[in-house]
Amino acid sequence: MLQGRRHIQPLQQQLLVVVLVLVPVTVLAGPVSGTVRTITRAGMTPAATVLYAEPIATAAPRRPGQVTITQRNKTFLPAVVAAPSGSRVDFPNQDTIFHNVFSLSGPEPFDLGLYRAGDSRARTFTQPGTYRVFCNIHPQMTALLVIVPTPHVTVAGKDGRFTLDLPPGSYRLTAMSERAAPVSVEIVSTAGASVSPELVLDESEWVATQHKNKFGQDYPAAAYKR
Ligand SMILES: [Cu+2]
Repeated sequence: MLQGRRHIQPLQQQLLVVVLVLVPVTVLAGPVSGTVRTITRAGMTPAATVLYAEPIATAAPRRPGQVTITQRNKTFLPAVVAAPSGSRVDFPNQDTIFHNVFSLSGPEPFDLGLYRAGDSRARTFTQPGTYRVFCNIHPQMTALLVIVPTPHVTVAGKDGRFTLDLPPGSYRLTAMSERAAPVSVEIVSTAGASVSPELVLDESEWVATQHKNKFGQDYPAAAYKR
């Protein structure tokens, strides 16, 4: 009987070890939630905020995805899109008229040409960067595409609230919008749900300006009436 127990105990210990090793990997990836507060001038609506978390002690995993910026009613939808580097971005024209898609922003400026309703173009963005995306015909069409060096990225809701699903660890969490300097805080994601400190973006200095066309020149006055 005693011998039998001795045989069983090591097996139980092994099972215990296996359980302890597995639990942190499978269970502890927890959501980190928080809020971005945006300071604006009176009467202004805050721009959409992009949030991304870069691991501090380790390299960010490379996990490219696919996102879509649609052209409809002379508008890019959604107006703010964020994705990990290496992601493919589709730009379908679901309008009834021709549109163009271009950006003069770095590090990979692009011009997808002019294309008709029902057509689509796609581009893969290999490097992090912030792209202001425009149509060379319609100056009112604007979008912001943010390519970040981490898969942990999201766009906050209109109320400033956000959630990121982060494996446990330390991260640099950055909030940014088209109208404010980026703000970063260090956070620790732990078992279960974690809460980030409130981030504050200051858009009070932002002034609206007319962007240039794809040749770096002003749009013709008639373009604003189309
Ligand atoms: Cu257009």
